[in-house]
Amino acid sequence: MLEELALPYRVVSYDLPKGENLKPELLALNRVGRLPVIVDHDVDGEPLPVYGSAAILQYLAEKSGRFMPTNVRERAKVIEWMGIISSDLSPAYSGQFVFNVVAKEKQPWAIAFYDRLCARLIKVMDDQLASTTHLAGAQYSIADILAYPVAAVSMQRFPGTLDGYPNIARWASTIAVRPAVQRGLSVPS
Ligand SMILES: N[C@@H](CCC(=O)N[C@@H](CS)C(=O)NCC(=O)O)C(=O)O
Repeated sequence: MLEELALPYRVVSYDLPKGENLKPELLALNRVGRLPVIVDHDVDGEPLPVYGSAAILQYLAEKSGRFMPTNVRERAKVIEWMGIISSDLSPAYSGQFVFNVVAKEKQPWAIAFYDRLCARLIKVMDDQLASTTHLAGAQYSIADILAYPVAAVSMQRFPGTLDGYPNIARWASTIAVRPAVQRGLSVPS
């Protein structure tokens, strides 16, 4: 989003396995102690921290007037898809990652639970993209910006996951070529 808006920014990295995200300096910006957080220094003279992918995207869309439609119906669908990605799809993929990859003792029921949930939600997304160019409608919006990393990373964790979902593949290929997306994916390296 920062690249799409061509906003100047400085990246601060935190090593999660080392627990750096629980340092007082980060908790002062966001009591949840998770990433991402932005600090906007261009508000009213006081730094403004905003935590969470969806909140950051909505904040920047409102501030810039971009990537969020003004039409009531189109706007409602962007908000709805922001919710689906944040509250349904991303937690499902987090669960899949934790139980398939992170867990030392594998629990087949938990693996099956999250694999099934991911498969169910990926089908919902593919069905949606069968009838719309972008996730929430015709326009590229913050719903696409939120969803694309899940498609580019989490959905490709296991080979073949996207086989049989041509609409997600078509949608992802149009987003992957956006120069801002390519620049954004190379951050912070
Ligand atoms: N609701 C948040 C979730 C953020 C999240 O899961 N952050 C993870 C890294 S991707 C994190 O900071 N984990 C460290 C921890 O929980 O201690 C969002 O959508 O941005």
